[in-house]
Amino acid sequence: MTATSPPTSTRGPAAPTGTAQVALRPLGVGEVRIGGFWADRQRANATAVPLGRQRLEEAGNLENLRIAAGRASGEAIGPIFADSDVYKWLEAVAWEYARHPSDELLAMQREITAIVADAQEPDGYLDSVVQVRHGGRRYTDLPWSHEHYCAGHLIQAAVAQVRCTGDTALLDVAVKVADHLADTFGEDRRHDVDGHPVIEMALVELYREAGHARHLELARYFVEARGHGLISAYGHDPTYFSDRVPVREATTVEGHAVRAVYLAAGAADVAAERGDTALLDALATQFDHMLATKTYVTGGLGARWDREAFGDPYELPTDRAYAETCAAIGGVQWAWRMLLATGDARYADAIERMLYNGFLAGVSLSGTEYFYVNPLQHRSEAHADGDRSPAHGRRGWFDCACCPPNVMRTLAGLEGYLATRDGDGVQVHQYAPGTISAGDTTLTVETQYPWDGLVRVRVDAAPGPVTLSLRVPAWAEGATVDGKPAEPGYARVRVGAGEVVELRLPMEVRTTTAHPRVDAVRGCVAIERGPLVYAAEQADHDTPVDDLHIDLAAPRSSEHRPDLLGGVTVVTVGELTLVPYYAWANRGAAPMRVWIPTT
Ligand code: FUB
Ligand code: ZN
Repeated sequence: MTATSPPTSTRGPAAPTGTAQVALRPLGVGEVRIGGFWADRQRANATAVPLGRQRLEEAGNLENLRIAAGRASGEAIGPIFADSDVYKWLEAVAWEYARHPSDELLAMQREITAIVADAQEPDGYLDSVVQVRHGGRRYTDLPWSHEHYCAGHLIQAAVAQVRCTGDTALLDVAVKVADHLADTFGEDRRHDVDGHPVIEMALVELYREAGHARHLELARYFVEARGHGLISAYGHDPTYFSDRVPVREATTVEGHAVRAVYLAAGAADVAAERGDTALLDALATQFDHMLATKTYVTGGLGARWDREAFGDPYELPTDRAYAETCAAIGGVQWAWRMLLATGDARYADAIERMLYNGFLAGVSLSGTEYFYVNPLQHRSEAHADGDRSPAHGRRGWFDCACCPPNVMRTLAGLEGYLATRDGDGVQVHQYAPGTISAGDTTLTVETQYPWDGLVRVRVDAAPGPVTLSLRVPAWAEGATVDGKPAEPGYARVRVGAGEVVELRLPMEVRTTTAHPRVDAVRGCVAIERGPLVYAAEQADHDTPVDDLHIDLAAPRSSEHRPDLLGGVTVVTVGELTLVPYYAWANRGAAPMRVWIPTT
């Protein structure tokens, strides 16, 4: 394929097979075209993608692969999972190509793919750092070696690549990698799991793309093998690695947050493809518990800096929140798979919260700088005590650079998470202006969401009456559809070609209090408007933000300010001026707080 026209039905990041047990079917990224808020963020991201290549060059990730490929000589540098950053970036290139085909993207993709292919061993093994730094001694330290993790990201990139560009070069590499893993690990083979999940999701998606049942079986095996303390065999604490409790017996998430949510997302894929309702039910319980007790109001996941882990229930400090950007991304991936499987709007609600807040704060308005850690309070005189400290402000890259290319691939492929279809019609889960094509049904969406709550959907074409399902977020009390009250969940309307449906979501400023057990914010409120969580930032206040209070009886108002922070609606409560949390630290990493003590 050369860069001519955009693909029209590119399948998205999770595309269940025809026999999968799912309530909803995702639309392809080529079937959803958006403008507005998210398109602005995607445009900024598009400028970051070529920069990403430069960063991978500077940080040595690409050189490691060249050395493994015999194209260069030297020592491997960077973290053991350095290859994974290259693969996440390659995945971003693919989704970006689907949005805006360009010869430049295609050339970059092919050049780097060729290096990766050359680095692969004849039997399919591929991990440049192990090949170069560890003399090719494979799988000697699976809790830390990230060999399956790197393979997983490679596979995800390969699937995206074939879906978006039609190129099969990386897919050929990925199938060989997966075959090698299936020859090595499993029920009758070596009984072991990698310390960092992601291979589960990846193998299921490869099965969906290439159709080899053994890859689905290996994903099932990795999901089931976890939780039996295999990792403690290496002298490690299994909790950190989500290896203490079997996935189908767990009632919550624990340990390292990114590991936990990637594992759950992969388990949801396995459950969908195998029609395993018991596994899906267990995941639903875990998701609910995570949302109720271990999720920040921003959708951020993982309270502890210590081991980048989930805390205990209600352990949600604001200033020392970890809330890694990758964890919000994994949370979205898990929620999306649960949404496909169940059709339950609460997963789409969670995606909305995570995307607009916990995830989006991870990237600057310019699209090129990133937070690794996303606190809900930043104190004055905060001391930057490490590479990833928010006190530095957002940064272009990190020694451990998992987040930047993860943001790139998520923003580039965002259209894949917005709408679905079923036998009866189309479901719109997230609102953005643009067009949605689901087979014979095409829709045009007009909205200025998230600034305004009016969403107008026009049915441009439909084969007959179809059901249009519009999500009414749980926060949208008083919502209406065509003037009639609409309850949270999905408002379902039978429509035909030419009809227009109007959803109105109230955009009043809301005051949110936390569960009383969240000691960290007792006596405080957070301010929300629509899907956005707001924050007080020093640039808008003379009083130190650390000392601010909020008067709940004070008048509230909101005003759209096109000139501020790329165009935001500012909320005023008495003397306080609040800006969307995602936009903080774009005027310097000055003090900020989401939870504000009441007077
Ligand atoms: O281990 C790979 C990545 O590095 C994890 O997903 C992040 O949390 C960071 O530790
Ligand atoms: Zn990360």
